[in-house]
Amino acid sequence: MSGLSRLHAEIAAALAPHGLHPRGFARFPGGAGGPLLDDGRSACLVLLIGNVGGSMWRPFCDWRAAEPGRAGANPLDNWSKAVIGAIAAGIGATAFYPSDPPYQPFQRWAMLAEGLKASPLGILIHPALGLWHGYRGALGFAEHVFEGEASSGPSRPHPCDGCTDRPCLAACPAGAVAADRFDVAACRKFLASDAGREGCMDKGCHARAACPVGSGFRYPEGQLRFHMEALGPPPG
Ligand code: B12
Repeated sequence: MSGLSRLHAEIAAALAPHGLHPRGFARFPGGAGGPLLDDGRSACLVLLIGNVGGSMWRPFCDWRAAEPGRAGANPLDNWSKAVIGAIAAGIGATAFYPSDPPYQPFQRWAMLAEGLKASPLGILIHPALGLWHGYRGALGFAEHVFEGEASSGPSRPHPCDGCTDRPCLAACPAGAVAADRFDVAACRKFLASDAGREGCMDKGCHARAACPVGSGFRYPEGQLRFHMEALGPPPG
């Protein structure tokens, strides 16, 4: 087993109890285009970490219930930092988080790492998982750690290529999604209405749910509600 495979297996084992998974390496030869590591060098390798369907929901809920003091106003971000930060510290990697400004280009990294492309909703679609996956963090490494072991990410079929009906674009009751834009204000306005509260807010985004790809990985109800509450207007 190469050093990189060994490290991958070690990280996968550390993430597994938390319902998180390694989601592929984005490579930046010579550090070109890679994010800055804690030591000021550019990363040559970034390992994306994320959830596969509802895999993280139960471990996250358990942590939130056990550690209300640490969960805070952004519990999912804080949980991600607790889990991934500890792994990064243990292996000397630099941790990156999708929620931290200035935003790191997680979707661009995921395109490199997993060969994914954007759905008309802007969310990256996976051939097996559909729209039911996300990124909770990434680990950056310097070149010398794995020199010579890099190979390019996989090339995958893009599920939207053969989809002519595009049910995702037709399903939004607020008319907030189109192939070239997401009207956040229209989405939030609808979410604040009675129809929005009973529909999308309670049951999850209709546009996301309309996609038939990966429907077996659909998030559990609690997780759907959690993400909608994060997207919706502030309470009160
Ligand atoms: C700001 C933000 C938002 C904002 C604005 C999003 C927007 N559409 O403008 C708000 C709060 C509205 C939002 C909402 C949601 N978001 Co958001 N969001 C982000 C965040 C934090 C930063 C995005 C950014 O500016 N990146 C900076 C640029 C430089 O990065 P980039 O990778 O190069 O940019 C790519 C994308 O931005 C993409 N892109 C952006 N807009 C659009 C629109 C279209 C039509 C297309 C095709 C591509 C596209 O183009 C770039 C590709 O090179 C990212 C996390 C992150 N750090 O990336 C999550 C992220 C993109 N969001 C994500 C998700 C899941 C959502 C929601 C579905 C969540 C929900 N509550 O249901 C909704 C709906 C999104 C939608 N339909 O657009 C996921 C996407 C995962 C995936 N499978 O791709 C991310 C990666 C977070 C995560 N933890 O996984 N989001």
